[in-house]
Amino acid sequence: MTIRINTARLLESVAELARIGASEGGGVTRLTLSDEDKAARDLLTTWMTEAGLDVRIDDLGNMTGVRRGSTDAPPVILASHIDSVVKGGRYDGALGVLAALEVVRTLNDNGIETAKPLAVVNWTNEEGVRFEPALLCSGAVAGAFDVGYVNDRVDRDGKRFGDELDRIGYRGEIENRPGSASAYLELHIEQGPVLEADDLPVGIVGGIFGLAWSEVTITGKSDHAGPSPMHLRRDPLIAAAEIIQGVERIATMEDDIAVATVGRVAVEPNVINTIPGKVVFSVDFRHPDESVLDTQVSRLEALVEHVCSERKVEGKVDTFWRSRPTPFDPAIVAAIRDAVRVLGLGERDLWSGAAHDAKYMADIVPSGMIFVRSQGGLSHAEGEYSTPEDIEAGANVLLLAALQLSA
Ligand code: HGY
Ligand code: MN
Ligand code: MN
Repeated sequence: MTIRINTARLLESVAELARIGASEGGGVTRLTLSDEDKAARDLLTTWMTEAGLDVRIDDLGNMTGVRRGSTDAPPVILASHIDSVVKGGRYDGALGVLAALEVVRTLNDNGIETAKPLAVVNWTNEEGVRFEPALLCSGAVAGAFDVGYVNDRVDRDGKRFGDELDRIGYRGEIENRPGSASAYLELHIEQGPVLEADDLPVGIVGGIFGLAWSEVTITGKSDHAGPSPMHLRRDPLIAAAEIIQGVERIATMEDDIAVATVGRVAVEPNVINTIPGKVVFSVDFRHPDESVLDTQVSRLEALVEHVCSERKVEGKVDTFWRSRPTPFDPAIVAAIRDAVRVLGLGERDLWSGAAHDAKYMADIVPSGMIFVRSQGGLSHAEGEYSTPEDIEAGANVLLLAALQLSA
């Protein structure tokens, strides 16, 4: 029997979820534990319940909808996230959760019972935009972060993760954590240019790049912008500008795979007629080779030390998150490849430059990912787009791989 997902229903769910936190440029801003995230979680709870799933919330707000199987073997998890970046796209994360739900809806339509249970999971705080670092709650489930560290993370308005989780009413029980599973599958948009360059709808993901997130703090002397002679200044923003130029060089001098990004910069007091006193900025390094990341962080530290001593300002580098390069499980990758072949789709193997919750799940469960082509490779931007045909192809790969792994 040929079983396929209901594409129109999946696209309608994507469109409906995208209305929550919709931004004027056609994207979404749905930061974790915000009112928008709560509304999205409430909608997902309704949809999961309507699909006959047993909905469980764990102590970090991770949501799991369990579909019973004919055995009580550990489930096959189909997961992703519904939180977004600021002015992000409607597919990043959400497509993976809704494709997982569509798999369940399709199995229900066809009266199919799998041997192993299925579990649809929405991870709290995949993006790490409001509460750094990213992958915070899949990381906690995999043992990378302890629950105290997670609850004490603070956003830029000084709000605590734990307080916000309580505020939206999504703190459940630790025993509801998704964890022991027989397999983990995550469908996600590629967010890069590879599938478009090869004109292919889906990708078979071999693993995820490693990354390092650092916060650099430069402290100088705040003073009046007028009467302060240039040679007497200790300006942290000029020092930061020189360092940020150097961050780009640290990536480009390495090879054509290394990437480095300064995404956020905070200047104090940030007014036109005062020489800044303090500057704080982020540095995001990514690479498939852990030793390259080590080198890049060391080069950043040396650069900060050199520029700060030259300019008589104080510099501090806090590398607060490292995620190791993570290969996926060959058996899971093979199940995804089988599905791609059955569907007659071209095979393209690639690694992910973006981080995903599958990284931490791969540390504890055989895991794999399916990519759906991103138009223009664009993501973390309102113009993020994947075509209905590519979404259908990806969701059918998820369906067939899930059937194979839960047999
Ligand atoms: O940073 C990342 O790669 C992911 O989008 N959180
Ligand atoms: Mn994502
Ligand atoms: Mn993202």
